[in-house]
Amino acid sequence: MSGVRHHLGFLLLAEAVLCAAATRFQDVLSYGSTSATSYKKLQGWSSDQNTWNEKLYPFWEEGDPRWKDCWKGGRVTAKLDTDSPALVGSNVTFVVALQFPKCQKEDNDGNIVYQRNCTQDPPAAEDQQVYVYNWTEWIDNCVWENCTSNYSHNVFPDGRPFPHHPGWRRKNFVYVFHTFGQYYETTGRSSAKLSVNTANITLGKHVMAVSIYRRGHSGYVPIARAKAIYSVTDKIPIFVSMFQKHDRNISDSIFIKDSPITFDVNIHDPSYYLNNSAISYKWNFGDGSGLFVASSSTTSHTYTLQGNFTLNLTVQAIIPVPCKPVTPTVPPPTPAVTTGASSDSSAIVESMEDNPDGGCHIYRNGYYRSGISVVEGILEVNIIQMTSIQMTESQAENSLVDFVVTCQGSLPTDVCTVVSDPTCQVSKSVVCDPVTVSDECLLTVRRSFEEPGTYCINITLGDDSSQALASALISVNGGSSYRTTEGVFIFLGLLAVFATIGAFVLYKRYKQYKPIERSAGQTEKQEGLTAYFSSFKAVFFPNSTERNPLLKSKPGIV
Ligand SMILES: *[C@@H]1O[C@H](CO)[C@@H](O)[C@H](O)[C@H]1NC(C)=O
Ligand SMILES: *[C@@H]1O[C@H](CO)[C@@H](O)[C@H](O)[C@H]1NC(C)=O
Ligand SMILES: *[C@@H]1O[C@H](CO)[C@@H](O)[C@H](O)[C@H]1NC(C)=O
Ligand SMILES: *[C@@H]1O[C@H](CO)[C@@H](O)[C@H](O)[C@H]1NC(C)=O
Ligand SMILES: *[C@@H]1O[C@H](CO)[C@@H](O)[C@H](O)[C@H]1NC(C)=O
Ligand SMILES: *[C@@H]1O[C@H](CO)[C@@H](O)[C@H](O)[C@H]1NC(C)=O
Ligand SMILES: *[C@@H]1O[C@H](CO)[C@@H](O)[C@H](O)[C@H]1NC(C)=O
Ligand SMILES: *[C@@H]1O[C@H](CO)[C@@H](O)[C@H](O)[C@H]1NC(C)=O
Ligand SMILES: *[C@@H]1O[C@H](CO)[C@@H](O)[C@H](O)[C@H]1NC(C)=O
Ligand SMILES: *[C@@H]1O[C@H](CO)[C@@H](O)[C@H](O)[C@H]1NC(C)=O
Ligand SMILES: CC(=O)N[C@H]1CO[C@H](CO)[C@@H](O)[C@@H]1O
Repeated sequence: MSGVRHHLGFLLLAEAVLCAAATRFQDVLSYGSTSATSYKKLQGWSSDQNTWNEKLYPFWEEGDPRWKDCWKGGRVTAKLDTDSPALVGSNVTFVVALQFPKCQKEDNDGNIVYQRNCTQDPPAAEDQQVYVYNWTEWIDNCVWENCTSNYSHNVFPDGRPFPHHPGWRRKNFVYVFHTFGQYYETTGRSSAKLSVNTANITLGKHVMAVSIYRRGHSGYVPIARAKAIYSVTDKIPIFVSMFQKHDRNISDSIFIKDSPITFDVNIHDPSYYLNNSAISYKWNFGDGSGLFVASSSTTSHTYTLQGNFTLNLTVQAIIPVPCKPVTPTVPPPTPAVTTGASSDSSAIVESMEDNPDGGCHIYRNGYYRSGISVVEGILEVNIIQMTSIQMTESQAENSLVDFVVTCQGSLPTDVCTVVSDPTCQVSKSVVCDPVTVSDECLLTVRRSFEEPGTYCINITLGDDSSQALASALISVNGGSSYRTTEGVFIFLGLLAVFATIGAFVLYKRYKQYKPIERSAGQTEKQEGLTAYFSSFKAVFFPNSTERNPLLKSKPGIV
């Protein structure tokens, strides 16, 4: 009896020793971190308890001196990117890209070559490309079917043969991905892409690690490792961008009263998991206006009160899924994979309901909350009058023009004028000045034009949080006085029809305000000139964002 026990103990011990000796995927790939003890199987992946062929695929620790010689001409680095966060059930995609040492690149055949003209002293003959690794040569010496000695090399670390799809022999790198206690292996060129379905991955943050090997003469050589953190969530990942026409700074959460704000919801769904879902958007703008339900991702809201508000958005997706069988079947546990009860993320969060249309659905929500400050701002700017100022002692070639500008909303603290070509696109000069306006928004901006011609002028009034602009097209005749007298301005003829009546009224109304003090040397040439109401910007530049660079140049006459 005791003999049997001894025997058994010995066997167990031997097994333990054997286990310790065999390298497992977990040892090579887990980066020293302990992997999950319980997990569900990922489709197409294998357990990291499998044995790793360390003879063909050597394993080196991080500080191993052999890393220095694993690649000719320097170290290869790998960059692993992910499109996480991923909604549970959707795919998360990883892209790993190899970065070779300076002046090396992959050619069309998958070989690594030195780039021409990259180094100061070319390493060889000028018109011949020089190989870092001429793998084509290695392969061509040996045809797949009858090359038995090499055949044994075309396997993954777990002994599985490489897939033989077209072009497989031009793939000289082996990528082994590891996450969630499982691995996935593939061959590839200098970059590889991998999609993983997250249905079986527990919610939260996880590490994806990848080890990359290159073809070698008697096996594979490790060249780089990389890892990235990705997260799986049961909340729809959303981002809301807000836009308001006269807002000065789009990123400061300060918006203007009485002007519509456009909210645009972006759902992060790179794998199109929600393509066939019904998505609704429930808005609470926090100003007591109630709950708005929209089916469009874009909505707009106008705050009519000043103050701080909390915006609440709930996005709901109703995702059609295949119905589960009525009697729940317990799937047999997969060998080497322990199924943890706690990891069943989907069962906890999803509610499955029968629908009138007969299908089954799961409901997922996404939440967004943001504080918003609503302040007074400049809502509109109008150029109500343009006047040519003539110099009498006139060697002066410059034409001076006064623009009378009004605005609605709060009072401006700065004014910028941009003079550009008649298409309003090529800016010729930008002048910005601080202004002080008391109680009524009415000011005169004087600008000089050196050359005769047609110009587009943009006048922007701004305060801390807002800015609005008005555009006008003006034609400046020669600087000499007699020529200026004959109708100086050609305004946009199209609009003149609409504008003249309004402009006339405004002209009458504001005529008495003349904040500019006139020197004796100047006479005002107003006869024969027409003033125009100029809010045509909305008609002609509907897509304009109206954000001008507020560059400070030479001081202007405000
Ligand atoms: C999830 O796990 C189950 C059983 O463990 C398996 O049948 C299924 O293929 C897995 N699904 C995915 C997407 O990995
Ligand atoms: C490399 O340099 C040579 C002369 O220095 C030039 O003729 C050739 O066009 C260059 N090749 C490339 C790809 O720039
Ligand atoms: C690389 O291999 C190809 C194919 O065997 C051969 O034509 C070429 O000359 C080789 N280049 C070098 C530099 O060895
Ligand atoms: C085996 O390889 C040789 C060249 O090394 C080739 O001529 C021959 O056709 C190959 N045999 C088969 C069956 O592919
Ligand atoms: C999701 O990933 C799986 C592999 O895990 C792939 O077979 C499937 O085509 C992917 N689906 C989408 C929509 O990308
Ligand atoms: C806009 O607001 C953000 C956030 O308050 C700030 O960091 C940034 O400097 C502002 N930009 C300008 C141009 O004022
Ligand atoms: C999802 O929709 C987008 C655009 O509507 C389309 O480009 C994409 O192919 C669709 N994907 C799937 C998996 O249906
Ligand atoms: C709004 O919040 C800002 C800081 O975020 C604060 O300075 C301001 O006083 C608040 N205004 C009101 C009306 O509560
Ligand atoms: C916003 O939503 C949160 C929960 O998501 C809720 O607690 C809060 O009361 C909501 N606020 C408003 C103003 O609706
Ligand atoms: C002038 O304003 C218009 C919008 O009214 C805009 O499209 C144009 O780009 C602006 N021009 C310059 C030079 O800023
Ligand atoms: C790529 C590779 O391993 N090539 C080898 C194939 O087998 C021949 C003969 O055994 C070797 O000379 C090659 O180096």
